[in-house]
Amino acid sequence: MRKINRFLSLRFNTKKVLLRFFILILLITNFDVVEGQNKGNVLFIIVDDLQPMISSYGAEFVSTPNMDSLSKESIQFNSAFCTYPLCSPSRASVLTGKRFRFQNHTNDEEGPSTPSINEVIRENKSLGELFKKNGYFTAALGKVYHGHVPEPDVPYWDLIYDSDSKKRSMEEWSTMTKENRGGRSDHIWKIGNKLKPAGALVWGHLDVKDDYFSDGEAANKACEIISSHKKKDPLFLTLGFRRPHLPLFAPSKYFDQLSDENYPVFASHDRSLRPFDITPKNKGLWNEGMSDKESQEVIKAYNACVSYVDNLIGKVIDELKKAGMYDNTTIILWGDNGFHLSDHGLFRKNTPWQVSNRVPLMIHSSAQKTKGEYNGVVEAVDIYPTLVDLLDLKTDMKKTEFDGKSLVPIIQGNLEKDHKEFAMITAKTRIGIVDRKHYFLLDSVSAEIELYDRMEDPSQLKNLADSSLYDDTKNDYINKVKAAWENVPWRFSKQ
Ligand SMILES: [Ca+2]
Repeated sequence: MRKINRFLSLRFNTKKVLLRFFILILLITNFDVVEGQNKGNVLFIIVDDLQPMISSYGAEFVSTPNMDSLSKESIQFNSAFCTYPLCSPSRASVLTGKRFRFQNHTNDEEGPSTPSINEVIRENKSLGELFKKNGYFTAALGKVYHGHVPEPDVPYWDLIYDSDSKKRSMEEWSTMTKENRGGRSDHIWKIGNKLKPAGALVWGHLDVKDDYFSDGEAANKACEIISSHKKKDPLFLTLGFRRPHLPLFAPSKYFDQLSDENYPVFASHDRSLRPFDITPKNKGLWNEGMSDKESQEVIKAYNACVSYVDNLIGKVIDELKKAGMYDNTTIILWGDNGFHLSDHGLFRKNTPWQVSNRVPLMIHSSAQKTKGEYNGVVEAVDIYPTLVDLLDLKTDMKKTEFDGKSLVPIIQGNLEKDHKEFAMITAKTRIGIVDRKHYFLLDSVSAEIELYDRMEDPSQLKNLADSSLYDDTKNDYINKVKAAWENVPWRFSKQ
């Protein structure tokens, strides 16, 4: 009997040990769902085509009191770079934590092609998936991806909200703004007609309330979620504003609050500097054919749209404060790419220069030991591992698998040390790197080189590569670029 009991007991203990072992294995290997851990909320604000046109970044002709206040309670990154200066690749990159990758080289003029967004999402874990599997309520409000949330990512969002008012209103805008509009005359004529509205270089203001546009509606939805939040599951709110992307339409009051005077045309007036060909239809046109006065009006309209978004950001942050959630919410403010406002005689983006690749980035976190600004280079792909690190999120990705590097040491007060040696940048056929001192580009087709001093020449009008004094520096950067960028089809080496 005793023997039997011992046997049963042994068997029982063995089962218990096995059970514990399996639980341990599950904990180590399977992070599919982790329920009910309130690690703090996240509000991730994405602003479309926002270059650092924010007072806290030194911009003079814009009113951004809410972003300025956020900056005072955040770490502001003064040298943050997107992975590619266009909506879709930049957002796909930040949402998966994976750097822009070249697939093949199909078109010399447009540069290397990239995988489709659905492929990217299938191959990687999006922020939506990461947070959903960590027990968060996940919401994608407004323009988060470029267009709709990609089909493979839809299951990971508890709420996807993007109103159709943008489309509904385009025809209304063109009839409502007969007096209060401007921009490229041929685009004005076509607005609401055949020209794709998102590409129209036009501005206009309407005497409407903030929530007439989809940006106002998305902000209202964010406030609604915050105010009705039951404190059980933490929130991962992504809130994407369409402005200041073209066309530059906003409620009239944001235009009225800005002065009409003194808007700079930012470019040097040395028109011998060639405009980069952004799209075939703009080829060779300085400021897309607009006069300085018309360009100034466009810059003012851009700034009015920034002020409109600033006001909406303030509204959502106020709602967090009212709900008592501000201190327990990590807030990230990020622009998906920069924007030319007549710099180099250009409007729009998708050029290789700093104004197109440098973006605003602020992070407000309860982990912050200090407030302040960080001047070393950081990249948009750093956001993903930062969130994993900051909120101790469970993931089966190893640290070495992230393309970016956690910014937590900076958030915790290490503002002096270099976060990384350089940021990687690219646009069309130009491949490059940027560090504290220089901005370097190598053309993958023509082998043309551009080297700019970031302190002395932030507008990037003097290419140091033209001087033999910099030959050693150039060679050093060529080697660094070739080592850093994998899979780039360097065409010139085969010529
Ligand atoms: Ca964009």
